Amino acid sequence: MPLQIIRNDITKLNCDAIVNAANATLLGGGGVDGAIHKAAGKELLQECMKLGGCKTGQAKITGGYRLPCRYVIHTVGPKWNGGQTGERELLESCYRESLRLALEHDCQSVAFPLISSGVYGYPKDRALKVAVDCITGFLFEHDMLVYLVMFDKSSFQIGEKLFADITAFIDDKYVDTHFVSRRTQRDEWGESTVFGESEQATLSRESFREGAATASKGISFQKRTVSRSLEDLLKQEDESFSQALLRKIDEKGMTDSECYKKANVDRKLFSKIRSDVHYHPSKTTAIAFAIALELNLDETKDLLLKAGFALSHSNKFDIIIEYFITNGNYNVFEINEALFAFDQSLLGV
Ligand code: AR6
Repeated sequence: MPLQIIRNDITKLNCDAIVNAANATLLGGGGVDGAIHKAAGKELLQECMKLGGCKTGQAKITGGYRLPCRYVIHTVGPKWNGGQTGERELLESCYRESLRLALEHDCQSVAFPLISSGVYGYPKDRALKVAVDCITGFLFEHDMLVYLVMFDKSSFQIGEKLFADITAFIDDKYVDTHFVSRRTQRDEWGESTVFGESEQATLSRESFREGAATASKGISFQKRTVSRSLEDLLKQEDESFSQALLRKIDEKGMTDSECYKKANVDRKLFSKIRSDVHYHPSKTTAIAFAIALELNLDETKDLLLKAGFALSHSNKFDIIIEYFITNGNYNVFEINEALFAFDQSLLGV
């Protein structure tokens, strides 16, 4: 995945360069700046002292010293001042300039903190959007592995309305499915079912909202609506995932690179899939392609089936994917934000 959003301490990352959210003096400070200087040792400060500071929106590069990375790219984010004083443009410039320096120094992997979103007060959701937009724009043109490092979970918060909508969606799908599935199971297996009464009692909306773990134990007997002709299905019966993917890319009039970039899938992985007709992708990779191709729900299920997977209502991950597909939102990064907010694995990670 060319852009990976991860939760970690940036000073621990073993990549070519890490980016520091510095101030104009470049002489250290609090937050991530303080952590980087502390971990790198005083030689970093000595090199920084020779740089003559840095303007907001600009970036300068130094060695990594005792950090596991080769370089530290220091950039100065804007202070949030209500959003009407060019903050967004300056923040975009931080990402652009840092990535330019990384490229110039042949970095293959670089990690960013969420610049300006701490001491400088840039609202975290907006800072995240700027970061994702800038990095993905860059990755359309260049090959690099970019990590966006979240330190605390609050950095990765989707809007309240979206959160509420998804919660309601999960709630409905879960409850309906589990109610039906357990009844079906009791009918099939008689009263001596694997689910005892005490377990049934936990099937409240609240418990579904709470527990991905409980959810993954559920069994879905959801029947698919068949909306395509039998003839079409039979024609495609023997097609592998790889063949189906390439066919869909052609049908959508996309180029291969448009597709894998939009899916946020690494070029090398795509080449493997393309050259191995029997390649078995992970479920998250298969879904990432379905999202990139903007497949509807039935088409997504078909593509997943080729890789041996299904979408069901028995886990939150699948329901969140379904939510985005049925709402026509095919932005893999927004989907990942939502998955993160609900403590689910991210697409392709
Ligand atoms: N790894 C990853 N992210 C981190 C880490 C870490 N070790 N520590 C903090 N963050 P901030 P700014 C996150 O305040 O807003 C300094 O004093 C943190 O949760 O470090 O650009 C400088 O000298 C937040 O989301 O940077 C400047 O004076 C993000 O990094 C000023 O702060 C950025 O928070 C710059 O403020």
